[in-house]
Amino acid sequence: MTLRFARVLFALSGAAAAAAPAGCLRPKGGSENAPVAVLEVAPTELVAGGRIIADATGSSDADGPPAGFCFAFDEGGAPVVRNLSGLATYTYATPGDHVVRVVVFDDACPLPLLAFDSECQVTNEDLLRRMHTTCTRATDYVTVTVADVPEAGPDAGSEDGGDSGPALCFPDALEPNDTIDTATPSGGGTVSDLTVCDMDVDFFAYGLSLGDIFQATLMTDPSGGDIDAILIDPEGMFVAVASTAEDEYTLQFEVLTPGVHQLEIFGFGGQRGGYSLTVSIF
Ligand SMILES: [Ca+2]
Ligand SMILES: [Ca+2]
Ligand SMILES: [Ca+2]
Repeated sequence: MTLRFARVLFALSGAAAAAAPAGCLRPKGGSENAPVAVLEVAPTELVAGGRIIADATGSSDADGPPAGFCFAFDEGGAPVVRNLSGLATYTYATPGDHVVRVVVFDDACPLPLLAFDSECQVTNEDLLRRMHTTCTRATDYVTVTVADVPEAGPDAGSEDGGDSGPALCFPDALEPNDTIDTATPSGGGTVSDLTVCDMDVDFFAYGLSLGDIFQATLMTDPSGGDIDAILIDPEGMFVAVASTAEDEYTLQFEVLTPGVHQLEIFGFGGQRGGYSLTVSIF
């Protein structure tokens, strides 16, 4: 039985979440209010090779948008993810409990100047002192449990919870498109008869211009598993996530960084199923 986290469908229109209140005076070199960190992770129970989405977009700073986010995944050698979007994904290889951690940086933090260790701790605090800058931070954690991959058997994927997708799943005609380097180039339109089998991921690449509205609608096979989508901008930042158990959903995003964007499609918690993809660019 797969435990499901409350998941949401949303798209960001960039890092800016809230403007500073009018008339808010900020002390020199600092910021009045500390940020508040809110981390949601889905799924929190998965098998090795499965992927999580870490979503810290519910974090806030009363003075303005946080300066940025740092995610750590508590698996040996896993690099931290540092970004402005507050979204990250990670694929776990090692069974066991892992603590997903996000550090949210105050709007006044000079984020580009900071260095981090593998747990998102700042390693050059002395720089902040020399700059006479206060840089408050807030942290939130979620523990995920990664299980061993179950033994393959005749019932694998079709029983025991019933939501992992059909027992039979065949690679689609666009394979292999499992990495950004092998992404299927696309200008939009509808592609049907696609599948995500087991740990498959599908990448689609779109050349987008500043101000374009990118809209992707996924229609998934109702008898199949739960298929999710992430949009990645030219700088590798996760800028929008469609993570929902609905059979049909739309992800929409206004382009802030022109260049090639990647749409990544994958099965939630390693689920599998069929889908069709319709992309419009306005
Ligand atoms: Ca602040
Ligand atoms: Ca596929
Ligand atoms: Ca693929």
